[in-house]
Amino acid sequence: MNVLIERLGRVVLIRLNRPQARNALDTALMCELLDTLKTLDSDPGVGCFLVTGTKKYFAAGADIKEMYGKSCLDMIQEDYFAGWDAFAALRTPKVAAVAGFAYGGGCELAMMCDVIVADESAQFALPEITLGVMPGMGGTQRLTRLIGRAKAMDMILTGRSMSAREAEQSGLVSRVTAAGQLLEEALAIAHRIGGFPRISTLAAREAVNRADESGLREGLLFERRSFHGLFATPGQKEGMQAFLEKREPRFDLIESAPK
Ligand code: CO8
Repeated sequence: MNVLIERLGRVVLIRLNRPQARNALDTALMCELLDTLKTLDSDPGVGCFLVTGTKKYFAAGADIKEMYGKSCLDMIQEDYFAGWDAFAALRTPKVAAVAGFAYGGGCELAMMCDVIVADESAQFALPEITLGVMPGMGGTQRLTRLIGRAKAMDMILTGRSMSAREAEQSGLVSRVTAAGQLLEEALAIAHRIGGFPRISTLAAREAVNRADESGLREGLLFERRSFHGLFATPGQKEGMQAFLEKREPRFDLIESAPK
């Protein structure tokens, strides 16, 4: 098993599990992960995915041993690692909990998630240049959007690593947790996201993603229409009614209600 999957209520905890290769991402791992998550992505009982590695490494990048012997033709014919686009496109909100190395494809995988929570030990890098190549799983695009051109160029052209603190200050990471607290805090975030009406979190992340993918005018219209659309959902009725009645909303009753 290259990934260990566990259901914790409305949260799906995904542990990358190739310790012998520092959780390097190979084709088998990618396919195993996608096979499971594609089904769970449309499960109304699932509210959030949480991806993590071990205490010392999140993932050391794409598997260099798998890639090394391939030709350009092999890479193009296989459309090597195109499957990760399908991971990024999963609609369920994704949290990455990163401790230790998140290098190359590991850093790019974390950036495909909506929230990155980092342990103090986390180290982020896109060191592909040191292998004579360049980032290929979205790094040049996502890192630049997240931290800006100046720092992205620095990291991508020198291959240097960035500490959890610098990553937080730069906008790559959402929160840094104290030693030993990573999984607990990341799970609390995932459970909180998963506890809201699923349709609302899906709509919210789609609208935020529009900020990267469209101009302001189109993004604002998309956001407004999505907001309008949520008025057809029981979550909006319950959430607003609970506010007016000065009580906590019972989204749990709505989410498990028979359709
Ligand atoms: N791929 C394959 N095997 C790896 C990888 C990797 N990325 N990283 C580590 N391993 C293996 C090592 O080869 C070693 O195996 P063995 O026991 O058989 O010799 C084992 O894991 C342990 O490695 P180390 O002894 O190096 O472990 P350390 O804890 O000392 O160091 C590091 C950990 C710092 C993470 C170090 O292993 C390292 O620098 N790894 C490579 C990091 C790297 O360069 N990553 C970028 C890879 S390229 C990439 O990610 C491209 C993504 C885009 C692809 C898109 C295609 C379209």
